[in-house]
Amino acid sequence: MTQNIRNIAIIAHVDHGKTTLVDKIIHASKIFDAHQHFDDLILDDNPLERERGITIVSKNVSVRYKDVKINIIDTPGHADFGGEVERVLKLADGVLLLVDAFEGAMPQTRFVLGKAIDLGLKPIVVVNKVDKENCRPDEVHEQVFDLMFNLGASEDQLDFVTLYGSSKQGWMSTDWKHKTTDIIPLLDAVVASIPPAPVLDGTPQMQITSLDYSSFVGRIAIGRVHRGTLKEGANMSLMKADGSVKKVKIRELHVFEGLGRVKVDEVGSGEICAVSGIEGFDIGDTLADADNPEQLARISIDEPTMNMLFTINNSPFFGKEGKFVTSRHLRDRLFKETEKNLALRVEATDKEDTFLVFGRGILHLSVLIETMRREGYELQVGQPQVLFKEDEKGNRLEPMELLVVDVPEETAGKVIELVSMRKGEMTIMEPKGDLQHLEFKIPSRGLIGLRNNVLTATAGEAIMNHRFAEYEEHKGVIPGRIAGSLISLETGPGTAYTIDKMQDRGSFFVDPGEEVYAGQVIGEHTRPNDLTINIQKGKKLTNMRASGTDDNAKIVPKRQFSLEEAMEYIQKDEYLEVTPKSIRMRKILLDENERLRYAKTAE
Ligand SMILES: Nc1nc2c(ncn2[C@@H]2O[C@H](COP(=O)(O)OP(=O)(O)OP(=O)(O)O)[C@@H](O)[C@H]2O)c(=O)[nH]1
Ligand SMILES: [Mg+2]
Repeated sequence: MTQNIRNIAIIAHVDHGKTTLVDKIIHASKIFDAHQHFDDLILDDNPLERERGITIVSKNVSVRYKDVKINIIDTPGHADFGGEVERVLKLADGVLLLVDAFEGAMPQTRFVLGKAIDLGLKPIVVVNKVDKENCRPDEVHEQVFDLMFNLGASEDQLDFVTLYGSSKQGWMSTDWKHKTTDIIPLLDAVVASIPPAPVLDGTPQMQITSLDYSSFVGRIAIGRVHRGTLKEGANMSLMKADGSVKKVKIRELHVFEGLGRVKVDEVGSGEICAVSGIEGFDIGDTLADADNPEQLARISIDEPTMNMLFTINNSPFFGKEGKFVTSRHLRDRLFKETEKNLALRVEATDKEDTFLVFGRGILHLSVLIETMRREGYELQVGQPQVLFKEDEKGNRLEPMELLVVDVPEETAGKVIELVSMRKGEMTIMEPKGDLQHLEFKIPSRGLIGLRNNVLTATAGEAIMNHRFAEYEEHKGVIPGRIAGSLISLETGPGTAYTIDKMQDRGSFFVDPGEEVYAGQVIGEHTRPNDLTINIQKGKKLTNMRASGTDDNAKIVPKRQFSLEEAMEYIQKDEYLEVTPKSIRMRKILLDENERLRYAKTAE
C-alpha cells in the first residue's frame, strides 16, 4: 500500500483568512472527486466560533487532488490558542503561511512561523486578500522573506513558493496582477513543493497530539502515525510522561476525508488518524508496539499565564436565570472541561464553592465562561490575575507581551501615552499605509483593561494585537483603573428621575427600570473613589409613563460591556456575575458598612 500524502497546517495571524481558504479548498476538491459530497461548508462550526468569526479549536480536513491525499489542519490565529498551533504542527510536513496583503506579518505570524521553521517544516507563503484596496503584496512578500531569514530558516525553507490571491474570492495566482479563476495553483504548489509524508517501516508508533471528545466513545486520540501501521483491535502500549507503560487496545480507527471521517481497518505511516478506545491517555503520550514499545520525543503543553477565581453565584439575584447553580455543578463542569481543553487547569481552593481556573489569556477564559452560561450555568468570576514567577535568585518575574498597535497618525501620541503609563516601552514606530505602526513591550498586567482605553482614545480606530513574549523582572506598580465605581445602596429598579439627577456623577451601566441590588456596580464614577448611591428613590411613578418623558429623554443610554470588556474592567474587590441572561458587576462585599470596615483594616 503506497500512499501519497501531504500533511499541511495552515497558520497565520488572527483573521488573515485561513478558514476561508480551507473552505475554498474543500469546495474546489469537489470537482475532482465526484464521490465526495458535502453539506454546509462552514468549518468554524461551533456557535461561538460562528458568532465571533474566529477559530477556537484546530480542525482536520482532507481533500484529494490528482492522486494525492492532502490532509489540512486549520489552526486558530488568536494568540490565546497559540499552544494548540504549536502542537498540531507536529502533524505536518509543511505549512501554508497566510499573510494579509495589507497588514503584513503580525505578532502571531512571527510566533507560528518561528515554530514551523524550528520544526523544519517546508513553507508555502500565501499573500492573501490582494483584493483589498491599498494592499501592498510585494512589500509584504519581502517582509515575510526577511522575517523567515531572521528566524533562521534553512536554504530549503527560504526557497519557498509564494502565491497571491483572495481566499474570499476563491482564487490564487503566482502573480497578484494576474487574477485566476480558482485555487488550483495553490493545490499544484502543495503537491509540488511540500514533501510527501515519509513512509517509515517498523513497529508502530503514534504520538497523541490532540484529542476529540464524543459522548458515545469518550476521548478520542488524534495523531500522526509516525512509523509502522496501526490496526483496529490491536493491543498496544501507551507510553506516559512518567515512564510508565500501559496496555491498551485500539477499538476503532478513523482517517479524515473531506469534512468528515471514515472508519478504516488500518492506518499506515504518514497518515493522520483518530483512535478510540484508548483509556487514560494524555497529550504527548506515544502509542507504540505492544511488545517492543519505543517512545517519541514528548511535546510540551503551554503553561497558563493567567488565572481567575470562579465561584458560585451568591448575589441576591442568584438562581433566577440559570439551571446549574450549586458548587457541585460548578466543580463537575470545570473539571470536565479539563478533559478536552488542554491549556486549561483547575485547582480546588480551601473553599468548597471556589476554584482557581488557569488559562492562556482573557479570550481563552471568556470562551469557557460564555460556553457555560449558554449551557445554563450561573457563576461569578474575580479579576483576572497574571501569573508571576521567581528566578533562582528569588527575584519576582512577570510575563511580558509584544503589543502591536496600528493607529491613525493623529491619535498615535495618545496611544503611546496610555501604554507608557502601564510600563510599556515602545520598540518600533513606523508608517504603514495611512497608519502609524507601533510596537511595544509591556507587562501582561498592563494589558488588562488597556483595550477599552485605547479604543476610547482613538474613537475605535486602533487595531491592537498582542502575544506573550517572555518573563522579565517585575516592572513595579502599574496604576489600575482611574475611575471609581458607582454602587447601588438599595435593591430595586432605579428610577429615571434619580438616574437623570445623577448623570453628572458618572456614566451608568443600567437603564431606568432595570432591577439592581445593593452592592451592585451600576456605573463608573467620574472620580477615583467608589461612591454608593441611591437610585431607587423619588417619583417612582414616572417609570410608568411612556418613554420620551422629560426625565428619560435626557438620560444617556447605559454603557454596555461585552463579557471580555467586563472581565477586564472589574477591580480586585469586585466580581463579575454571569448568568444565562445577564452580566453584572458587583462588589464582593455587598454591604456598604462592611466595605468601609474592610477598607479600614486594609489600611
Ligand atoms: N477582502 C478579503 N477578505 C477576506 C479574505 N479572506 C478572508 N477574508 C475575511 O477575513 C475575515 C477572517 O477570515 P477567516 O477565514 O475567518 O480568518 P482566520 O484566519 O480563519 O481567522 P482565525 O481562525 O480567527 O485566526 C472574514 O471576514 C473573511 O471574510 C480575502 O481574500 N479578502
Ligand atoms: Mg479560522
